[in-house]
Amino acid sequence: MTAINDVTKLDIIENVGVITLNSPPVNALSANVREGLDIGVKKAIENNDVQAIVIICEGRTFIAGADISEFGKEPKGPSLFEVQDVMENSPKPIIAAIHGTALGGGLEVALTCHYRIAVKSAKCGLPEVNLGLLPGAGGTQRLPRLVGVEQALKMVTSGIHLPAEQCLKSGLIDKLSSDDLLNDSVSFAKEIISENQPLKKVRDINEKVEAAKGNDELFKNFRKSIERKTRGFLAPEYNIQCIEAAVNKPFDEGIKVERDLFIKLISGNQSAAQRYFFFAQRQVAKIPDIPKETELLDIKKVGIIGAGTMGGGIAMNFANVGIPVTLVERSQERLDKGIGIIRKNYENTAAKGRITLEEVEKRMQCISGNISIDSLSDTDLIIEAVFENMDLKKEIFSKLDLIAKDNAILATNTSALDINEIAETTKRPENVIGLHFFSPANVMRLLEIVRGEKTSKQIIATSMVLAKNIGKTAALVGVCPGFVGNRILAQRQREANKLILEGALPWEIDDALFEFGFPMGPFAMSDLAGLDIGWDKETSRGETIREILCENERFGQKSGKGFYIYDENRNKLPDNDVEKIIQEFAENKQIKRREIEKDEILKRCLYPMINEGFKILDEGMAIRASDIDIIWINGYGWPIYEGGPMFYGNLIGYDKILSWLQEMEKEHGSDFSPSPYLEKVVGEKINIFS
Ligand code: 3H9
Repeated sequence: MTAINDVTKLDIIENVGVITLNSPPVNALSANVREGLDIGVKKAIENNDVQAIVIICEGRTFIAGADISEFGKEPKGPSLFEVQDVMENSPKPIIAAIHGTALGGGLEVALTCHYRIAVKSAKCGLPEVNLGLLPGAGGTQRLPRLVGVEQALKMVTSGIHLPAEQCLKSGLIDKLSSDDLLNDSVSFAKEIISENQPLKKVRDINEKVEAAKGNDELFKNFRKSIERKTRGFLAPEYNIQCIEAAVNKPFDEGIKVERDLFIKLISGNQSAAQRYFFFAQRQVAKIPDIPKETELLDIKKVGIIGAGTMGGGIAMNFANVGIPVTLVERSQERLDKGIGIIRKNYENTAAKGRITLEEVEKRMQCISGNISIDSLSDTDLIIEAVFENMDLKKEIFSKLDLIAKDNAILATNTSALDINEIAETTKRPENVIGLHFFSPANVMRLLEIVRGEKTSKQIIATSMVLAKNIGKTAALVGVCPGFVGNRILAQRQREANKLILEGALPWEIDDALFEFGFPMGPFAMSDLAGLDIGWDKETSRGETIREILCENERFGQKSGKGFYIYDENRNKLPDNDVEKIIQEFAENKQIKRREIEKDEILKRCLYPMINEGFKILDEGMAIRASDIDIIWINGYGWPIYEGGPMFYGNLIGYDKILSWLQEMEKEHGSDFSPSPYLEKVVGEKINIFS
């Protein structure tokens, strides 16, 4: 055995040189790994005892890509292209032996090998698009040469990880290994030598790309098929242009196109935001004062109080992963209705082909119902999901205190109420926590985990891990009105409501935010949710536009009109009647209306959100700025390529935002008072992301 460097070794097994990389956690292509590969391959080529070379990795995975944390830093060591050049031009066949995931630059390394073998559980993909990038080490030119243009388009624009068996079918790998990858790859190498098989350079395989030459329709149709999903993102389109180049240009020219577009993407803000998101998404799971080794509670059974929309949606999350759930309702009728809706939801999913009918039954078997809270006495986690009424919640928690197991987690799904107050109704406030699911709870990825003053570390740690197990991204937040997400949302809503009185129309505001990248603006969102939520006919006095709309039976989409009017396909259209209602209301309030530009709409809606983010950080209600961004991206549709409110604010310049707030405060008062922490960050040039 020869140690090449601290992450690489070279063994000679019979006449095969085996280069092993070991750079935890994911063997990313850091300068060290590139250097190891470079020297390892050169040494193996020089060695007369070696007739073929295997590249294999230790640890959980094959190379998972370029080292993202090196992007934007001074380059060190050999470039990936130099290493790939040595590999592809090796006079001895090189075989990539893949386990775990071969992703991004990792798959690109494998694509410069002459052969690829993988274990059945392995997956391959080019997920650069998710980082706002494209495969920049020949991936866009080599992949379609093996798997064909359509498959390559799908892979580079979605970033999917293709399972090994499909990789074999599509030609991406040459052979499947049993579980003994090292042995199998050495045998494969010996077979290649003994059969004198050719040095297959992927760059020279042209049939599949030539088959698509002149087929402009293929690209046109593909662009159309992903148009909605990729709105606003640059990377998918640039990836497509690279595949077009692979079809229409010789390999070396295609590589130039790939290089130019890669540089454009990597130096732009979108990729910076998406790379930031990648790390933020992993950071959010780390709680500084809770040790990793905290002993977790075993959650084998879950109880949910309330089988309405929220309770039912929450139950589905557990049933989806095989955890039994008991739903508790006040009457059998409500219970049957709630469970019936869950079944319908699953059946709809099955009708779309996303799950099988057997899977529907399997999941339904995990769900049972009861009309007595006592039935939850042996559950490990109980989530209260009744409507927002403090007295009712207190009553439920004091009952739970009497019947729940000693170490059961007692959770509330409240989106607004004081969790400390709820916890105090029990003799075990350390077991009480907020699990704030977002609607629809079976679909939305975000879970705000709300830490009460007395919530124990074990309960928090267990909730964080449980969230991951049910496919949620959890962010730990503190107790304050609206927690983090809704507290920031309230700022945008308030300004949007003011703007329509000052002269902007609801659709102008919605359009500005839609163009910014949100899936919909605040007024379209209100119409979707229903304007009558929380509205009471008896007490309504026409004091807000919303009240007036409800008084006119404009409840939103469900009644065919709200801020908008809806056609039979639920397409929204601006409505003159709404314009009149707003104008009259503003006139009565003596508000002078004026033209409001898109730029002002965006500032008015977004800057107060960023200011609120600073207040939240100052009060310690979020652990870090990037957690706020994670909440807004996963729970409220903030476009990933704009990085979340805190990242976006940094791009604009916190100093500019502060000056704007100060000006606005002078003219319009305390809605715009800057957070003292924002002033400090600007004054002392503090980096809130370090
Ligand atoms: C690229 O390749 C560009 C090339 O085309 C062109 C070059 C010229 N770099 O996700 P996990 C860290 S772009 C640095 O929790 P899992 C991660 O931050 C790259 N660090 O594990 C975490 O750190 P920590 C294309 C990385 O088992 C730890 O590893 N490749 C990288 O759930 C564990 O990660 C990708 O986009 C990286 N490339 O999932 C693949 N990857 O423990 C990105 C991970 O301190 N990676 N880390 O929080 C993944 O998708 C997942 O990490 C993977 C493992 C599926 C591999």
